[in-house]
Amino acid sequence: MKEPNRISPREITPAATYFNRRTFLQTGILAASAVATGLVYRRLNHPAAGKVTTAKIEGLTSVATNGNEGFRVVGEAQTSLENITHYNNFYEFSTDKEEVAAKAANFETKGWQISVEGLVRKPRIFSLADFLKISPPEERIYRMRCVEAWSMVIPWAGFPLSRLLEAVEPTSDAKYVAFETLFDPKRMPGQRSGVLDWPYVEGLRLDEAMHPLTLLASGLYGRALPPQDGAPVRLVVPWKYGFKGIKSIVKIKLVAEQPPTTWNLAGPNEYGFYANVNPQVDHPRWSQATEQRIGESGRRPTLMFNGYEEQVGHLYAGMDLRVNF
Ligand SMILES: Nc1nc2c(c(=O)[nH]1)N[C@H]1C(S)=C(S)[C@@H](COP(=O)(O)O)O[C@H]1N2
Ligand SMILES: [Mo]
Repeated sequence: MKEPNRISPREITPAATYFNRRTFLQTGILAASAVATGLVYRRLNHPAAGKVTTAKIEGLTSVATNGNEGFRVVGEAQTSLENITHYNNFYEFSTDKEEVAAKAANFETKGWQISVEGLVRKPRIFSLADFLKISPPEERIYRMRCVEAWSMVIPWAGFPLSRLLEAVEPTSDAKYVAFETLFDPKRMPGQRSGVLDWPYVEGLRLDEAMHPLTLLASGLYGRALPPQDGAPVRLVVPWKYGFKGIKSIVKIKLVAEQPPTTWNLAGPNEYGFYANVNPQVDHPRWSQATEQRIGESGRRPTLMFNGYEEQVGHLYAGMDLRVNF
């Protein structure tokens, strides 16, 4: 996703280019020249990022054994850990999806705190250890769809955001939830540029935030989130385009009015507040009818609400989804 006015529009190409280049490299076609060898080395070894070595998550319960069938992606392969951790959108570190892992590698999250505030009876500052007391982490395998028409299947570790919101007791005036990413240009070099307005902000309607599919995730593939995927805690809303999944959250505020969101501010005609995955409503500059599953060739049809229509369709009954895109 590139901001419309300040970066040249070439949205769809990156996913296809990435996939083709990697196929190319893996089959060794490029490996003949010295220049190409250097490229192969860099691309396949990710020297600055290395392997994912974050801590294993203890006590992770699997939804498959919970009988929570709605949370399983049946018949679709999980995206490789390599692809999930080296094809990222995280403008605080880089606008180049393949550069984020290296740029974020040394991001320090020790002592992280998340303030939950606003229209609640019990505002509170939480540590990650406090989250463990609210809910044990669960594994949820979700289909994820980026607004740029690529997708992944990711085994998240997290817990329903509803449990955190219940703990702070929203008042009856609370209608929306606003989220904020850390603002610290020393630790997030991308924030020294004006590519987006910082800090990155996102929002959900309260009923969307309370839906059991909506997660606060702190891990993937059974390990703590690597920095590039939003360490130490991020939002996951699988029926919405990826940009709703705000990373490295420091503030969650219950509010009465619909809050501003970063991509809507950057391009109001292109990125709406709702951002529900919808193959029938195209982005002004490209079709949303199909998607490229990262790691696979060809394209597959995009599903209404990303395949979660049965679980979330009722939230939007009677709304015109072309107006509320
Ligand atoms: N703070 C912050 N959160 C963010 C972004 C970002 O640039 N900054 N990019 C969003 C977009 S567009 C997508 S598709 C997902 C990508 O998450 P992933 O890299 O873990 O796949 O993160 C979202 N969350
Ligand atoms: Mo995205």
